[in-house]
Amino acid sequence: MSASPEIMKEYYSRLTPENMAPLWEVLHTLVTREPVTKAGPFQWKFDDVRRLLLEAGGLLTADEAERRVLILENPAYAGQSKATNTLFAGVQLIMPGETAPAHRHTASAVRFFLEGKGAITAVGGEPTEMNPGDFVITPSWAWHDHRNDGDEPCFWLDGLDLPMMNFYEAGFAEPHNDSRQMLSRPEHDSTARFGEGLLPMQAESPYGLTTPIFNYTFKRTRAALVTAAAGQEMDSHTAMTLRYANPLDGGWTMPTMSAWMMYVPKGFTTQPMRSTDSMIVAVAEGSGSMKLGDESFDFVHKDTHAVPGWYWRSFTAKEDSFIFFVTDRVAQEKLGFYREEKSPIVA
Ligand code: GTQ
Ligand code: FE2
Repeated sequence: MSASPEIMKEYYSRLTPENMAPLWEVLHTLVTREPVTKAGPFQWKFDDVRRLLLEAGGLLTADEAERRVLILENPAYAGQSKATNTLFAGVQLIMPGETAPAHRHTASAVRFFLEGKGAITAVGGEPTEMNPGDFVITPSWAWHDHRNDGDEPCFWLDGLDLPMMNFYEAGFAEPHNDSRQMLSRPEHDSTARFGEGLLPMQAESPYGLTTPIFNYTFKRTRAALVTAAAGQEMDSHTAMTLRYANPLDGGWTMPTMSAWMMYVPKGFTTQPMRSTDSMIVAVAEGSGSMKLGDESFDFVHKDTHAVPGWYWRSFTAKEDSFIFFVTDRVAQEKLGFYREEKSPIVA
């Protein structure tokens, strides 16, 4: 440096009040050689979430809470309602007979159903029953309300693009006049019209950039994975993975979040890979362990994990395992900066 530290310091002190700052002091923390995150991977055991959420069930009604959800907060983002830098995760509880009142917002949501029977979500006038392992979508700006017509507590994982939405400071929301929206279509209507390898002649999604199907049931996803696995070898890095697709264009199901299910058969270990998308990873069935960066987490059915971008990940199944992912991959792809890396295959 040509000028002395004292001179530089004095110069900097005159920049601050003028709301300017020297790029050369921060260039390499701003323009990083590779992704930098302050978050680490994290696991929430379902048993813990369940216990504390049931307690909330005795403290306030779903109506009072509007949404009775325990936010899964990454310790790196304490107080910020974030599981990863871009994704919100929470577990929602609805007790028998309760309704979570109708509203809509520009944030998109996914539901990954964890436990219980009789929970129904209504989206854009159509109801769908949610069962364990089902992947259910609430498109941006679609009216939605949830209810529990069964006789057991119902739990599901919510994944929303809220941190991404709020980063852009572009979020809107409004309540519905009625606590339950009027139903205008029978259950399974959208699956009949869009999800059976058939399409209406003038096919258009009622939800713009989001898939017209909003319940991708575990029953069908699981059967597809098991059948596909019988017919071909496991991929070294992704075992048997199928992604949830929009039947209108084959693309991802939502404009901001990608989702897929990975089947890892008993005894199989995937080779490490990493990608720039951050993820919420939940276990639909089975048990095993996942290595995320330097940490190893034993998982069982219903446990949820947050994985920041660019952490190496590898999965080992102790029992046949079905692992659900929701990530910000599609947004990064559309913006042109998604990257991934696969480790060389070790026999
Ligand atoms: O179920 O509509 O976890 O709007 C966060 C925001 C759930 C919902 C959440 C929401 C919902
Ligand atoms: Fe909502």
